[in-house]
Amino acid sequence: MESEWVLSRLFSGEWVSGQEIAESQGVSRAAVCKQIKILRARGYEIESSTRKGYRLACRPDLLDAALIRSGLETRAVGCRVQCFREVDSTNRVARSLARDCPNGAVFISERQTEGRGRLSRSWQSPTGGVWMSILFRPDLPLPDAHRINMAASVAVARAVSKLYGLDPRIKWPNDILIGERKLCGILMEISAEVDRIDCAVVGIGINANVDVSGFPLEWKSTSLSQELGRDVSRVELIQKILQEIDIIFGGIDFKDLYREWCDRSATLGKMVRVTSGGGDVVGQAVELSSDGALIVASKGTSVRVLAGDCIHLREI
Ligand code: BT5
Repeated sequence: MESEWVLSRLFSGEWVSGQEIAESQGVSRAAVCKQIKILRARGYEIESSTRKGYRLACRPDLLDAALIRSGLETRAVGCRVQCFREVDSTNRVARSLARDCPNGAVFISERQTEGRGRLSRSWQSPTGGVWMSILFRPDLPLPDAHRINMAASVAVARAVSKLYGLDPRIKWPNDILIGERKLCGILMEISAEVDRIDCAVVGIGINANVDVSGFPLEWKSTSLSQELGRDVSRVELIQKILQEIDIIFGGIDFKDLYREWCDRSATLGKMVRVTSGGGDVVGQAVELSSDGALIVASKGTSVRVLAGDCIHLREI
């Protein structure tokens, strides 16, 4: 991506001379000029002045790999970013390209025509949202796969809280709520060999600048633009999430991650109805165990649910 370096020089919004950009990269001024043309064709508003050089007029909220990668200080996550205008599902794209992609590769689309939720449910993905999938090749045994889910949900919650001062909470297993409204859903798909994870695709869907008023009321959905009363920079949000995931995978102790996942829980303490392969359980969510299971106190016994759907009934 050759225009990446030009964009990174312009990112501050200050004037930068064509000569300076050319010299910093060891290329000709004509080469810089060509990259500026390419960036303008991609929608960047770049001013030019014979005396002062070039200046990025505003930071557009385009989902552009160059823009996302510029200034991204991560070790592995986001080492490769691919952006699309429209795909069926970024999870499907990530899985189909997985063989040739490194750990940490990211796939993002402006919209999805067949966004997927868990259990083959569909996920509405209009323009304005963040629909992205990250490919991981973690060195983890299969029973620890839930740690990847925990890392993703904690990273999204941290990013939303740090950037916007909101109080995002994790509804078991890994929806992100604002109040009781769903802001984000996470879908992890895994391929494994014997008992080790070969690759995991973590799909993150966030209603960023999405008008959710057309979604069915029973979904109880919200968006960042609805919560804040303004649009947000999706590029900034994506960068923050990638950075937080990178920090978590870069060496955070699992006990700390697990503790944060519990601390940020929206479910603990609530009366819940949990539906799983074993049927429905109604009771109080009393514990989250380190293997990702929800423990529900129901009719005098403790029921452990490792995977399922959860509805919050009311506070205790
Ligand atoms: C999820 O499933 O919450 C996981 C959603 C993951 C979406 C991402 S986007 C990038 C990547 N590519 C994909 O194709 N998928 C991932 P689940 O817990 O099953 O919730 C699905 C349910 O949420 C639906 O049945 C609706 O009730 C509701 N829903 C659908 N679209 C929604 C939206 N945009 N916002 C809030 N709720 C929604």
